[in-house]
Amino acid sequence: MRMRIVSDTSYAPDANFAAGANGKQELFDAAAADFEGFWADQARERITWAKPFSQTLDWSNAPFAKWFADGQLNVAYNCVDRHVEAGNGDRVAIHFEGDQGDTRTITYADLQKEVSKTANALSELGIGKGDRVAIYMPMIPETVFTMLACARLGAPHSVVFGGFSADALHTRIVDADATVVVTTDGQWRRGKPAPLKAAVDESLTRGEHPVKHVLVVKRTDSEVRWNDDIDKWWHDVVDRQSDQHTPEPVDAEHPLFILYTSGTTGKPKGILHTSGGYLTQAAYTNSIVHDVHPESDVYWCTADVGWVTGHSYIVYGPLANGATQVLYEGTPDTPHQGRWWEIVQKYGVTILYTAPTAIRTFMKWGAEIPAKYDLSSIRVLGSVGEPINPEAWRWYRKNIGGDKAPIVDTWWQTETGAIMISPLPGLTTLEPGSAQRPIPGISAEILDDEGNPLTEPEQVGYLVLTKPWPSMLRTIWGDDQRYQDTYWSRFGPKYYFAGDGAKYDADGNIWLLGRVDDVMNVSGHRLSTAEIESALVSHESVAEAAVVGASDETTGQAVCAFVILREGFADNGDDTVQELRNHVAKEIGPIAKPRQIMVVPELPKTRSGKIMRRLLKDVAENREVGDVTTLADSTVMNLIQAGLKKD
Ligand code: 6R9
Repeated sequence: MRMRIVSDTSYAPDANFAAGANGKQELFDAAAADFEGFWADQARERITWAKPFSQTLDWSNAPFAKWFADGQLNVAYNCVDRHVEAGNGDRVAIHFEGDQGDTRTITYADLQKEVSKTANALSELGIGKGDRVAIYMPMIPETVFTMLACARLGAPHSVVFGGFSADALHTRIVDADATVVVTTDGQWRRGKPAPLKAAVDESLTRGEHPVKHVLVVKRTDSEVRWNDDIDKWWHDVVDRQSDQHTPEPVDAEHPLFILYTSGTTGKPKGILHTSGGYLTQAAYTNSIVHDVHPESDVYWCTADVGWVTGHSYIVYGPLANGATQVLYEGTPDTPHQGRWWEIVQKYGVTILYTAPTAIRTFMKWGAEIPAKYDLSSIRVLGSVGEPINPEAWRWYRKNIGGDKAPIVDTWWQTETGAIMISPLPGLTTLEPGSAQRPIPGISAEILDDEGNPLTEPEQVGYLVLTKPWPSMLRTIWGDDQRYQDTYWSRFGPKYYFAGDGAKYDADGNIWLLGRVDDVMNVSGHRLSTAEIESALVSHESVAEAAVVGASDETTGQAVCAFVILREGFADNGDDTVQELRNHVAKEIGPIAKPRQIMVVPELPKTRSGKIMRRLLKDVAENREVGDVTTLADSTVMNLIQAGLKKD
């Protein structure tokens, strides 16, 4: 038997926490003993079915899965009405905190009324079962009402992030054939109103479109252009509706939503999720991974509802569980850099789920900012979106988690619908930087180029999922072939290809190494961008780092790094660069030493916080910089280039 060595950098679970934790070893045992039975139990325990299912998984037409197919349910009933019926109507569902400091408290009973009114309004606008609704809105309660109203009617929604352009919106409206668009006059951005409906207007001038009505919430009281034929004010249509509405049960496999995500090539992929399996896994993971106890916790997921994290972990998972949560409209530094911590203190937030990019920003701003607030209510921290480097992990635990809160580093994708690989708080000995193990009911492997499962630690391969799971995407909207080609062909039809590089450590923990397209090949060595970035950030002077592989005549690819220095560290030109190169050599090995390191003021990021390495690659390879339209701030590339020219 191999002795398991727990390094002094890992964190054993706290016994008190473990005693009350939802994530238990028994779940692993049950899933291993009877995979389908395990998921059937989860679906029966966590979901209220209008018609019980008798069949768990139908994989006969793989990779097109059916879960709980002969069952019927209504997703909105599960997220709202049943909590009211159970006597919890007075429990707060949403503590809304507006950008302007305005607040709104919405109980489950309020939510039931608001969602019912919205559903009645959408039916008046001609929306029925199966019709698609596009939602282009900021982080306000009406966005949640609309999503749930769609679910109530069996009308799949397509939420388009409010930061996307009119062109992006047009493509998505047309692809999903959405007949109604719900939007707002404007959205608050760093204390100022920014137009939103204008982009809808513009998108409808981009060519043929299926839109019959645009329903507009007044949020910023901005001037809008008005077309009497299709535009309707929310307050004119929704406010006068009855607050009674009977939810309609749909088949478990009825489409719940389409969510677009970018592919490596071609047009965005409309990822299709359905009802019963999706809701089961969203509720299950929110319970065992975030450890939500609905009677006592105040949960806050800082994602935008325009991303899958907002769908599964603001709307469907927590509301299915009857949780109380914070919904925040604004940015972390408006009106000041302590805004998030002020919110945690105000509501007594117990569970905080955010992204590494936010954590690194807070590190950059300094630990003295969160230190000014009482964060003692926090008992679980979560991370999602990219690998979290161990320094950021430790900073997060120490400065936000009171040096004791377990951190769950959750790996999953728009396509997987819910968390797949993550530690369970109270059960897992935590290893900073690693998402660790598939959760109970999920099976993953790492394959080499030829599709053989890796068995040795530290070898780099491709992450695959080896069994279907309830919240898996069912297809790409309107493109079954692309679904098969993208996810089920790289290693044959038995493996779901996630597109992420990964390795095991000696303890069998899984380390995610970034998208496969982010894995570089330098002189025949496979190097992960994430690993080198992590090494750079472990240097005391570096706040953030992005690494790309630039083509190189001799080595195939060469490592090029872009770094942001921490407050208080000056850029000493060559000395800084040399020191950082040596640091990487020391941390990973000389092969990983960047050929070039450029000190920059900002990094180009998408609106979901992912670094756009493609653009940095253009800089590293001395090319004209490509399309910047999906950047959160499209001027960042100018800043970077201006800085480099000056040097
Ligand atoms: C939920 C979400 C999916 C991609 C995924 C991977 C990266 C997400 C991660 C992580 C390492 C984690 N990713 N969580 N990488 N550790 N904990 O982010 O969905 O926007 O579709 O992105 O994000 O590369 O393949 P999505």
